[in-house]
Parts: sequence; C-alpha cells; structure tokens
Amino acid sequence: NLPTLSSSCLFNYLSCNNHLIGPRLERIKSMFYHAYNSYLDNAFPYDELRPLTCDGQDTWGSFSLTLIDALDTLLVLGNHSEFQRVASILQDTVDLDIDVNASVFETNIRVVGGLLSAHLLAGRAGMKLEPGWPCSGPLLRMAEEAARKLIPAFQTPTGMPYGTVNLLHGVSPTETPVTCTAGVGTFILEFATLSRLTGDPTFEDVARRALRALWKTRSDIGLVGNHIDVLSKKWVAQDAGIGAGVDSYFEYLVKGAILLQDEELLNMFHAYDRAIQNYTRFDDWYLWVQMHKGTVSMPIFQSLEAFWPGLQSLLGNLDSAVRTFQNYYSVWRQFGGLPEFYSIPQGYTVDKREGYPLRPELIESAMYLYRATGDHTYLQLGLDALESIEKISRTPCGYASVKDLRDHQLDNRMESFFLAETIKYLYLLFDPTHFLHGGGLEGDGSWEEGGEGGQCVLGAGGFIFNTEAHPLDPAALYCCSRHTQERQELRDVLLNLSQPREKADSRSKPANERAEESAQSQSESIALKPGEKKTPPALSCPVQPFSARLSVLGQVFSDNS
Ligand code: DMJ
Repeated sequence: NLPTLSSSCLFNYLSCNNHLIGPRLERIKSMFYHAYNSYLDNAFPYDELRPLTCDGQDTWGSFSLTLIDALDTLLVLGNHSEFQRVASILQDTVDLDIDVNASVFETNIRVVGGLLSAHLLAGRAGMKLEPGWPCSGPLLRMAEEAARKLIPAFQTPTGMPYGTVNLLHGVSPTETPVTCTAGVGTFILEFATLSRLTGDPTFEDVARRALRALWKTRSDIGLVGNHIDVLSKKWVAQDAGIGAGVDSYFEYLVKGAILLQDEELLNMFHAYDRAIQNYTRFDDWYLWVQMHKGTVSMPIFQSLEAFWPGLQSLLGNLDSAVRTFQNYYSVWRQFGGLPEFYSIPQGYTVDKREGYPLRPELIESAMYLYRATGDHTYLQLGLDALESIEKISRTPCGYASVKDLRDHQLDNRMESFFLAETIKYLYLLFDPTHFLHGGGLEGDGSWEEGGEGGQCVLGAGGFIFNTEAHPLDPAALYCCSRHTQERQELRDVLLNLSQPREKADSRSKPANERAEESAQSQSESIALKPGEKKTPPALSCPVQPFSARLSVLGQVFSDNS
C-alpha cells in the first residue's frame, strides 16, 4: 500500500512526489518479473504463457513470441545481463523456416519490430557490437529475415498485402484476399527502418506502395472502411472509425511522418483527420460511420481507440486529446479496465465484448499526455491500472486476460503485448526522465557509438514507438542512410579511378552524350531496384569518415577534396 499522490502538486509531480517514483517503478518491475519468469519456467519456447493452467501455447506463429516481444522491455527496466542472455538465446533458437501460416501484420509489429528495436538498443545494453553496427548486426539480420518472409504477401496487383503468409511456402493459393485496413497500412515504420539500416530499399518500397494504394481507395468524403479486397480494391466492410481494423494505419501515417520526416505521410493523415473530425467525432467521442455517407453505423467506443489521445498529443492537439482521454478514463473508472466495446448511448458494455485482455492503449496515451502536460491525472490512471491489474488479473502463474469486467472472470491467455507494451508504458509513465523519452527533463537521451571518428550519435532525436511499443531511433536511420550514400559515392569514385582509359575516351565524346552516361551510371549505382541484391560495400567500415576510408586504400584525400 503506497501513499497516494499529493493533489497540491498538480503540475509539479517530480519535485513534490519524487519519493514515490522509486517504489512505483519497483512495483512495476516486480509485476514484469512475475509474468516473465513464469513464461520462461512454464511456457518457453511457446509463443505465450497460459496463466491459468501454467503452461504454454503457440498463437501467432511458433517463434517464442513473448520472449521476442519482451526483449526490449528488459532493457527499459535496466536489466542488461538478461537482455544479453535472451538476445543470444533467440539467435540460437528462433527458426523462421517453418511451415506455419502467420499474420503478416502481427509478425511485422511484434517480431520484426521487436528485433529491430532490440538491435538498436543493443549498444546501450552493453552487447558486443560487430563492426558496422547499427547498420549491421545479428538481431538486424534476424529482423530482415523475418521481414523477407512477409514480402510475398505484398505481391498483389494492387501492392496491398494479403493478411496471412506461410513462412515456408509463401501465400497459400486459397488465401482470402480480404485484409483489414491496418493490415495494409502498418508497415512503414519497420520496413523503412530495415531499408535505411541495411541499404536495401525493397522493404520501404513495398510499404509505400501499399500506403499509396490504400490512400487512393478513400471515399469521396475522405474516409476509409474496415476491410478491403486487396485484389479488386473493393471495400468489403465499410465502417469508418479509428479503432479495431484501422487504428495503427493512422498511427503509422503520423509516426512515419515523424520518423522519416515525410510530408506525404503527414498530408495523408491531415486529410483523413479532417474527415474523421467532421463525420465521426461527437462530444470528443469517436463513433463508427458509413464510409461513403458519413451516417453513424455503431455508436460505440472500442478499447483499441484509446491510443488516439496519445497520437493527438504527438501532433500538438492537446485540448482535444485531453477531453477525449477524460471520456475514456471515465469508462476505465466505471469498470476498473476498458471493455473491448462500450456503448456510448447506453453507457455500458456490449454483449460478448466485455473483456479486457490487458491492453496498453489508455496507459500509452497517459504516458504521452503526462509527458506533454505534467498533469498528475495521468499518473492517477497509471495507479488505477496498476491496482486493477494486480487485483483482477494476477494469478500464481502470471497475469490473465479478463474475460468479463463485470464479474472478473478470467481467460487462460496472456498476450505478448502485456510485457511488450502494457508494462513498458506503465514504467515509462512513472519514469519521466527515462532516456526513451528523448533527453527531456533530466535524462540525457543521446549516446554515441563508433569509437574514434564514430559518427552515429544515437537517441538524440528521441524515439518513435512502433504500434507494439518497440522504440525506433530516427538517428540510426539517418546515420545508416548517410553511410550507404557515402559507400555508394566511394564506389563511384573507385570505379572512375579504375577505368581511366574509358574516362579519357569518353571525354572526347560530345557533352550531351557524356551527361547521359553520367546520369545513367549514377542511377545504376545509387538506386537499387526492388528485389535487387545489395552488392557488398567496397569497404565495410561505416563508422569511419569518408576521407579516412579513402586513405585506407592508400589514396589520401583531404576533407575538401
Ligand atoms: C497490440 O498488438 C498493438 O498495440 C496493436 O496495434 C493493437 N493490438 C495490440 C494491443 O492492444
């Protein structure tokens, strides 16, 4: 029983309640280890722990999903040795060459996202880094391998992916072409990160193609529906809203715009947002409407929608975010958790949707809003969540999904997002100086790697969380893209040096022919085509400055040469 927060400290939590932070963080850590140790003891190598029967089951694949999803949470909680141990277990045990039908969406956000963020945090976790990190490394190669397994799903006439792919055989000939909107538009964060770290544009290209195809299918009033046929581009479910089936599509437009400094994505989001505000918002609730007519089809709030205030706060729409958060928080208070569906006119749960599977979204929004406002309302939500989860969900073997918030019946399931997201966001909510908040307040977010001449200053631009709460570092993307570009420039220089005769010959050609040739050789060397194999770099020493690399070959150039 910890003391409650002082209400006189409304905007000054840190100075008034500093003494409370430590015990809260310790309590969240002990929740994590209760579930994590139980997973390792009773469920590994299965995907998930079954917290009522104390055993394991495969759910989304067969890749020890909870361990992959929880890996970066270990680092967030400061457990470097366990992070290192698990990273190496995963490298030794996870086999993706398996005859399993996996969700393209879930495999991306949980497996590819989890491995990418663990790769990017490996330096801070004290792992031995291979030369070239963060542009190469074993966890990055695993993420790349997992993502390659998903690529066949994108080979459709529209570029929009199928929902399921067999990890060994590709898309089944009997696979349904109907995919949810989020299943089409939730790839750009992981896939652009992969492309920019590895230098292979394939991933970013397919994610962008899918996004552009989806964008073109919006209705005349600017809305998208819930499920689409990826072959015919026909909308199969025409409910437009911000929750299940759509949610992370909007999230990735905003976060993609921030991570990649990409105006196209931001413009898409703003256009959608205008339609969303116009047609779906009522009293700071967001309803479901028919995508062509804008008429209300379901006046319900879904727990998945609770990410929205956090997203709005990232865009600076604080007033609206705060009001919507209050609506959602009132539902949490009514039930001690968020039911999957809540009927707004009736003020009550919806039949068969009374459960709370330990989702993170409201806590996630609380974290962003606390970061933006310092208002301790958000910490109070954190305390409520902590108490509810302990009281309702804790079992001797972990934490169980709540089947029904009215009578606290439990389900024998602990989804991997409980350790990846719910616990992580709770912890970060109560630790406002954590480096993942991006160097704000007292924390120093930046961290250098590369040794002498190293040029990757990581973490300095904050972190972007994928939709499974896996943090991605924009600075690493920038750094590796720059190295790729420099490598290509170097390759061009070396090619020119090794072909002096041809060059001399070409000098005798007319100016227009020379220009054409040069443009051609540039586009050949810089732009790799989708599917094209990356040729090994002339020198794999990406943390050294450009001039230093030339001197390695015995050719010394000054910086301005
Ligand atoms: C997670 O897998 C992700 O947050 C996803 O975007 C939505 N569903 C769960 C959490 O609720």
